[in-house]
Amino acid sequence: MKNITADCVILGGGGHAAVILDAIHASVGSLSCVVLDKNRDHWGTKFLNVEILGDDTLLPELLEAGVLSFIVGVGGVGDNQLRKDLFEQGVRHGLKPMMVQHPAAVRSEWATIDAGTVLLATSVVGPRAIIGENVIVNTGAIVEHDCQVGDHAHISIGAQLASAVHVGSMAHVGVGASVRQSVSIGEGAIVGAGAVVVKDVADWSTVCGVPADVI
Ligand code: JB2
Repeated sequence: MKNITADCVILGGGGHAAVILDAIHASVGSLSCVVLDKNRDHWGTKFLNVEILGDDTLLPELLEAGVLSFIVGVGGVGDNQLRKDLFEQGVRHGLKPMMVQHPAAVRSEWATIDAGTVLLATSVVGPRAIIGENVIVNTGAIVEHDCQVGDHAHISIGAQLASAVHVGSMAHVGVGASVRQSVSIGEGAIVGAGAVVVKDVADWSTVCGVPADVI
C-alpha cells in the first residue's frame, strides 16, 4: 500500500459516512481520514475528498502505517448488527473508537457520551443523559434529560426521546418517531418512522403507528 498519513479510518463509504465526514470537516477540519468499503467498485475513488482504499482486510496495514482511530460509517437502518460487528472489528484491531460531534449539535456538559458515538448536526443531548458506545444521534434528533441509550443504538433523523426514556442496546428509533417520557424501548427493538410510543416496547419487537403498537 502507498504511504498513508491519515489519523482515522471510516468503515463504510455510503450516505451515513458522508454525513460523518461532513461533521468531522465542520468540527476539526484538519483531521485526515481514509475510508474502507466492502464494495470494490468504490476502491480507488474519492469520497468527499477522502480516498476509499479498499476493504476491511486493510485494517492491519493501516494500523501499522500509524492510523490510530476509527469510526463506524455504516448507518444500517433498522438493523444495527453490522454496526456492532464493525465496531468490534475496529476495537479488535487495536484502533480507538472516535467520538464525533458536529459543531451545531448541542450537548449538555452533564451528559455522558461513550466512545465511537456520533452526534450529528442540530441534535440535542440533555443533562444527565447517558449514551453508550457506537450510538448514532442523527441529524436533528433529541435525547432529552435523564435518557439512557444503549450501545450501537440508532436514534434516527428528527426522532425525539422525552425525558428519562430508556433505549436498549442495538435498538432503532425511526425517523421522526416520538417517545413519551419514562418509556423503555427494549434491546434490539425497532420503532417505525413517525411512530408515537406511549408504552414500553419489548426486546427485539417492532412497533409502528400512532399510538405505536406491535406489528
Ligand atoms: O462490512 C463492511 C460493509 N458492509 C457494507 N465493511 C465496510 N467497510 N463497508 C461496508 N459496507 C458499505 O457500507 C457498503 O458497500 C456501502 O458503500 C456502505 C453503506 O452505504 P449506504 O449508503 O447504502 O447506507 P448507509 O448505512 O451509509 O446509510 C443509510 O443509513 C443512514 C442512517 C442510508 O439509509 C442513509 O440515507 C441514512 N441516513
